[in-house]
Amino acid sequence: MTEGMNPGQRAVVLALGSNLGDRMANLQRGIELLDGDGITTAAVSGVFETTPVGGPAQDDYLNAVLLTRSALPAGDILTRCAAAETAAGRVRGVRWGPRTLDVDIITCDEELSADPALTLPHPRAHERAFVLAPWLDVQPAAVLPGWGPVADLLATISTAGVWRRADLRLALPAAGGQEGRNGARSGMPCA
Ligand code: A4P
Ligand code: MG
Repeated sequence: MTEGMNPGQRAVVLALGSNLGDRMANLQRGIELLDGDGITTAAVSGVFETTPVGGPAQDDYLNAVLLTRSALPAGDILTRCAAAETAAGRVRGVRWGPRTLDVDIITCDEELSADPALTLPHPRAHERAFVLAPWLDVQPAAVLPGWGPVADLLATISTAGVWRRADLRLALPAAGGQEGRNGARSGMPCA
C-alpha cells in the first residue's frame, strides 16, 4: 500500500484533455467533478499544450494528469469519468475529434484488462507524450504496468508538439467541494 493510502484504496492515474471552449476552465471543472464520493485527488500535474494526435484538423489541446486514490471498482471510476465529461459539455462526434473534456483512466494500480470498454492500462498511454509528459511531471518515479518507467518510455518517443505551460496552473479540488463534504483529505500525495 502506497503511503497515504487507506486500506482497500488503489492508486488511480487519470489523464485529462481539452481543446474546445475555455480549456483551463474545462480541466478545472473536471478536477472538481471527479473528486469526492470515493475518489480522492492526491496531486495534479502541470499543464501541457499539445498538438493534436490523430483525428480531423483541430485546435491544440491542454493536457494534464491527476493522481488519485480510490477503493471503487475500475468500472465505477470510468462511469464517473464519463459523467464529468458530460457535465463539462462533451458531445461525442468523430473519433479523436475535438472535445471540451476527455478523461481517461491510465492505470488502476496494477490491474490489467483487455476489455475494449475498459482497457487497463490505457492501450495507447505508452506511446503518447501528451499523457506521459504530465504524468512524469507529477510523479517522477511513475511506472506504467507492463511497460516500465514512464521516464524511460518518454525518452524513446518524440516529444515534439508537447510544451509545458509554466504560465498555467490547475488547482487541487476546492476544500468546499465534494472532498470537503466527504471528509478531509489525508496523507501525502503519491508523487
Ligand atoms: N475505454 C477503454 N479503455 C478506457 C480507459 N482506460 N479509459 C473506452 C477511458 N476510456 C476507455 O472513449 C472511447 C471508448 O474508450 C469509451 O467508450 C470507453 O469505454 P471516448 O472518450 O468516447 O473517445 P476518445 O477518447 O476519442 O477515444 P479513445 O480511442 O479512447 O481516444 P484516445 O486514444 O484517448 O485519444 N491529442 C492530444 N494532443 N491530446 C489529447 O488529449 N486525445 C485523443 C483521444 C486523441 N488525440 C489527442 C488527445
Ligand atoms: Mg477518452
